[in-house]
Amino acid sequence: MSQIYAEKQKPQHEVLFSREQSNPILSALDWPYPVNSVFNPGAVLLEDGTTLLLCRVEDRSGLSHFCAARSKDGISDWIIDKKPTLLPDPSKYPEETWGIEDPRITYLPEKGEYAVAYTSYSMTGPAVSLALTKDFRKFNRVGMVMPPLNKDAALLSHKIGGKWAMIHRPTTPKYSHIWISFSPDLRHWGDHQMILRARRGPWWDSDKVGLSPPVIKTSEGWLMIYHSVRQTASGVIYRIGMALFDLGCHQTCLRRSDTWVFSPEEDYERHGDVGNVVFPCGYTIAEDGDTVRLYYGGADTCVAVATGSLRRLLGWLHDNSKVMDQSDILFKEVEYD
Ligand code: BMA
Repeated sequence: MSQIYAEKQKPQHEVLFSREQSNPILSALDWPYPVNSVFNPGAVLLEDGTTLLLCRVEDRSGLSHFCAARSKDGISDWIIDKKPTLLPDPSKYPEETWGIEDPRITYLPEKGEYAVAYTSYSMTGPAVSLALTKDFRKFNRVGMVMPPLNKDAALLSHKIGGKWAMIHRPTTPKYSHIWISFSPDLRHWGDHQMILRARRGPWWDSDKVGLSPPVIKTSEGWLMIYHSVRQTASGVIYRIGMALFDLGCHQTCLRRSDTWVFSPEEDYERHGDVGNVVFPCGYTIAEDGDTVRLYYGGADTCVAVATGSLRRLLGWLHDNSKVMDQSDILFKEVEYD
């Protein structure tokens, strides 16, 4: 690389998420049994300070299951379950015939349990399923809660107006948008509303958008970190953007980032089974209430982590987004042209 080009590589934009130097922090080589790839983990900080990643593990047949990895510092010395932690169970749940993928974890204080929303890969396409666990060893499945084609789902931690809320991403013709739905019992879902749409045209979030990790409650609103898909002549690029939703009314998008905030740059993000993909499904927030670690899959092959500050993310969003006009996001027939 020439000197001039190397210097031009220095970012001119504000870097909101700093990659860990030891990235990727987990890969197939670390696994206690033979697997193809390890990526897109859900994340949670347990009460004793341990970071638990529920990793999507693709076996050597191409189907995925989940395996838990625990670490005291959230970066190194991972203790990985010796065997799969949660396997697909197609005999009871036929929607899991082609595996389970991309877990997102939300702690539900009211139930004293973690809810894991995940993609169940049915023979008619991806659906959304839900399981509850207290310890990431025993899981109670709720079952399929959104039929195909749907994915990228996570629960909100508290009920709203007496109902559970789930953000998810139905696949619709051409463009796919983010929706929210409500349930009295975690099993039956309704009151569906679209809350963030793909922007179309040449935008970085033009073709599909989907929730990445569960939304983060902040003093300014619910912070959504979402992934975007842009189709290019040489394939798709998965990037990360942000949006802020009203604390009292989760359907109301207050702000949405003009640009992406994280994009495939490093070799382990550019090259792998599916290149040019960064795909976070989980985060942890440190005791200071500000330091956020985003755990993500790199190129559908490995697990990496990047660190940011919630305060800076919100400040940046304030300066680099437009205040949303509600007519921009409300459901309109014309969006499906
Ligand atoms: C999405 C999901 C993710 C995957 C990404 C890129 O649709 O299936 O699991 O990381 O595609 O392949």
